[in-house]
Amino acid sequence: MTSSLSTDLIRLLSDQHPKPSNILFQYGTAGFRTLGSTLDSVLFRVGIIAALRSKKLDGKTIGVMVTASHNPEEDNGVKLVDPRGEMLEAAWEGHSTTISNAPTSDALIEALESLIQIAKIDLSKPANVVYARDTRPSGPALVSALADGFKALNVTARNAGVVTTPILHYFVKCINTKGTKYSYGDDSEEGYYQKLTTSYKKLVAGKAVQPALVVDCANGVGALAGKQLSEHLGDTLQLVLENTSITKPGALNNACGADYVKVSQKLPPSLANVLKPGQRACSLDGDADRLIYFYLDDRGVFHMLDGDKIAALVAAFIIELVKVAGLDDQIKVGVVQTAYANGASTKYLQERLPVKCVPTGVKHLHHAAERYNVGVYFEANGHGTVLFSQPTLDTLAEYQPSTPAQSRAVEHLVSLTELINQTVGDALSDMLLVEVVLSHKSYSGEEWNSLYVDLPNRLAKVSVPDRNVFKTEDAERRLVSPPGLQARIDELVNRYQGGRSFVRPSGTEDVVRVYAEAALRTQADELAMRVAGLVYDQAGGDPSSRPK
Ligand code: G16
Repeated sequence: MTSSLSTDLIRLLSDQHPKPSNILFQYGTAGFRTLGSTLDSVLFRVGIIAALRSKKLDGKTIGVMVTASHNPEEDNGVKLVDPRGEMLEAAWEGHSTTISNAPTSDALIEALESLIQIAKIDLSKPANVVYARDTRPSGPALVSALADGFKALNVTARNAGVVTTPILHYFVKCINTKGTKYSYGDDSEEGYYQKLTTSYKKLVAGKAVQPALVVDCANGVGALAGKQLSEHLGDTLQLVLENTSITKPGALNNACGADYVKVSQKLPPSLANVLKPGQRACSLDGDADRLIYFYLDDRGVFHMLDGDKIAALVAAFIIELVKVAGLDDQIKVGVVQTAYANGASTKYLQERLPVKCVPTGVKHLHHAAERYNVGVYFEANGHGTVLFSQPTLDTLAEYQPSTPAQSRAVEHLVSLTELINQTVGDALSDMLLVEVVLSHKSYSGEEWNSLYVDLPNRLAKVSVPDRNVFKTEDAERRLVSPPGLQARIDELVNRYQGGRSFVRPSGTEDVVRVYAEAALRTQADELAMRVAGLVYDQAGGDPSSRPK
């Protein structure tokens, strides 16, 4: 083991992965994300950054996931996972951006040496990394660039193959807790499926088996995981897997998947002849960390049950179990949302429990949810999970129930802590969670949907020359830049009954996002388009994307 960088080796390898001169990379909402064909140098450098992060944390295993999740097939991306399976510490996002933009191999070495000094990294420590990718065609070449980065710092790297993003997060936590009293599970795919399905089976024992569930796999890695999960579930839950073409060019996330359903508020056309009225269905996204449910009513009308509806369903169920267990004075449940949460969901939840609003991005939701005993966090786009704090886990383990009903409720809560992925939002784990609640409550999709009525809403995106001129405050609900634009948005919003709208730069696509809701569908659509028009006019947007 050396105590200085092998600069010759880094230079040699870096010259094989030159940085494109015309691109500025940014570690955004979920890591680096852009056209897969431009990411070679970034992957090489992320290999080195992961090594340094591991050394900084005394050789703990760091995760690297190569995915662009819900984005189109030609995009790709990469993100780092910290030792407890959570998103990379914020300060290192900045370091990653700086290192990815060093223009030459010499500048790269200089940037690395500066990070080593700033972060006080002991290079003699070991470096351990586990990495995986989704099914994108650009994945294999990017993974080999990543492996060159590992070579440059002599990393002990484990290739976890092609798995969902949440499985990679799960591996990271399992590896780092192995042999401790906080052991999270077996660090294998088999261990993951066993953990999920064993707890699911406990939770639905004695309940009537639910009718088959249609699962739209977005033609992504969720198709592989869905198949494995289905085999482990056996006849306790029948999954009808659709959109499973993982090798068909152009199919990934195309007119299917959670983002398509959420944004278009429509049934994926490929399910038109599959889904029967009343049947439950759900869509995963390209790396299976988002989940959106939906159904057709008796008249064939489409109804969507998004992340907000999942939060409402799950939070109410957990509160009820805590109460039946007799633990309501010790375990407090809270919910975390973002500005995208439907106003009707926020109202429904606020009447029942504490609700916090934070900026977009799992890391913000996750950290806020950690402050509750049980923190339920979901983005409206279907990304979310439920976190149980360590003191809450201890309370559940030590509690002495005094009635059979209390005892059953505690057992269910303990099983939920096993079923729900504690590292990150996980579409498959969340899907089983939803199925558990529906089964316990004997709810159909329609009954679940009637918890509250969504305000009509619309999402739009605008291409602008520089999205970084858009700056927000108040959990992204208000713009502070460009100057004057927020006042014009306010003035527009005031003209619509129940109107609400906000504008923010995306962290995963080169666009500005616009959200609007209003009391009537036509008004929500009109408000979104008019706000998008304001953004366009202000920023001189690309004519091809001028909002109509
Ligand atoms: C990622 C993040 C989510 C975020 C989404 C959209 O999701 O993990 O927290 O909501 O991007 O972000 P933005 O609006 O900034 O583009 P995913 O599923 O793509 O990894």
